Amino acid sequence: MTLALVPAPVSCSESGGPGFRLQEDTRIVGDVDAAARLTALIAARTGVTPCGGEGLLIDLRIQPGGAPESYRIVADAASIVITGADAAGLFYGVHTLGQLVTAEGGHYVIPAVRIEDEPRFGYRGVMLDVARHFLPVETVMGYIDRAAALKFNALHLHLTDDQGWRIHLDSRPKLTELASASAVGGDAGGFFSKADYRAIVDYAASRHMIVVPEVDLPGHTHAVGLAYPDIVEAPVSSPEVLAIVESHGGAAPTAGEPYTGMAVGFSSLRIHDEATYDFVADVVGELAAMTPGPYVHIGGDEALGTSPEDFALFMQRVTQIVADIGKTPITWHEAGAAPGIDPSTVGQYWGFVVPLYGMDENARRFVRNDAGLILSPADAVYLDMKHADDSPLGLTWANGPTSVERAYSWDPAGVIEGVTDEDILGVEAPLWTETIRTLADIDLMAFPRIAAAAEAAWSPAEGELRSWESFRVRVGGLGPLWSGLGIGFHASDEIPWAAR
Ligand code: TNX
Repeated sequence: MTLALVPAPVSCSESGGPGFRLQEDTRIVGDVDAAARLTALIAARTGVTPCGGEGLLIDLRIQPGGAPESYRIVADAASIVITGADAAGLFYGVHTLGQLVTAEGGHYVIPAVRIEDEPRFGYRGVMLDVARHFLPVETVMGYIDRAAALKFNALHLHLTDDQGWRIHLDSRPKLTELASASAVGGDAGGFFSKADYRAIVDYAASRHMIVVPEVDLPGHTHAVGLAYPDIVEAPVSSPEVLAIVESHGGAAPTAGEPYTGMAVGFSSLRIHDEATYDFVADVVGELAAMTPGPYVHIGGDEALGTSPEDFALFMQRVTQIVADIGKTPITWHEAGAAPGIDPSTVGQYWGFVVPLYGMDENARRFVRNDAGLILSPADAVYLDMKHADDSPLGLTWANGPTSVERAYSWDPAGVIEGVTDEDILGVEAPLWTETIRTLADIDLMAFPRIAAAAEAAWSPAEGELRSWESFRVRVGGLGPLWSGLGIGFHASDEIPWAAR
């Protein structure tokens, strides 16, 4: 039998003996946080809440010594022991155990197995765009739970874009006063208070995820102009940019008025004005101060109205600002073209699995800098691409529609020539929200393709389980767990979904 484990573990052997039968008197002992989480997971999957008593034991332990985030599960008919090398490892072991629960006759069992597991990459991210459509704190928390269960450990929040600014900052209060109310399509905007942001950071931390805040600069800044018009250029009107704006329809961007369309590339901060760098220092400084994780993302994508020289100057100064306050800058791969960026800068590659137009050359720059790369190939792991031509939500620009098979069938070390595992910090699956408004929309777009991204980020490159044929069956086996957790996944016909 193929066990429904995603991402695939490093090793898994079934003893063939009888499994462990879950019952109300099952006793979950050991680490208190992990026990509470496992109890809730079993209840969601089976409808039975293990209450303790005289029954068989599930023992949850932390035993330092192994690789960070690693764990081991040993299960047979008499007991289950999960041992994590750290709290994160135990957390991941608990979620793997949740995936092992199988309906057998009138019962639920955990098969007799021995699993050893640890991640391939240390950075395993998901991104939520809360700028095109604002998403409230509860929705973000719901997505944290979904992603953490698939062993993602970073939540990248795209907090600002042309359509709205979504984070309150005391140093620049007009950003949320004057630039947060709008969104794509004229929908309502919104923003996170500092308390909201801290609540998200804490919730993520309790699920072993860091938050990576992004303020997208120097393009994607039309909304900044609603609050601080003196540091933003007039909307760019080059033929290239006008063509993009027209192809998206709707009204052209107008200085001082909210932009509610979906075009990109028409806005820029003023590059040769010191007030711009005062602004960046305020924004990045305040955001860094409330972010315990090591990274601050400063965008750098699609700055189509900024000359290459100006772009280079800007990225050099701004990566320096981030490094000077003790954080590691992350930028989209375009900034690899800027020769003077701070050498600690991490690049995020959003080109295709087979790179076009020198995108790979820009990405390789970060490897030469010794900082590393995050891979987010848009035609594989952009979760906002349509599943099929008739998908009600989503976009298609990245070779879309994107099937589950395409989301799965790539290897992080196979995208950019000369870039190996040692150069790769990890993998991230972004979800842009031009067409997405709710957690139900997110579920429909992200699942099941988010599971393919999780496997690219966590699982070993090779192995018996590392094939599309194996993956589709394993993912299919997760349908009942996802339904139990209230995840409204896209029931793709590429996947043989299990009934219960
Ligand atoms: C590209 S690729 C963007 C976003 C859009 C997204 C939609 C990249 C770094 N930027 O501005 O929201 O496509 O799929």
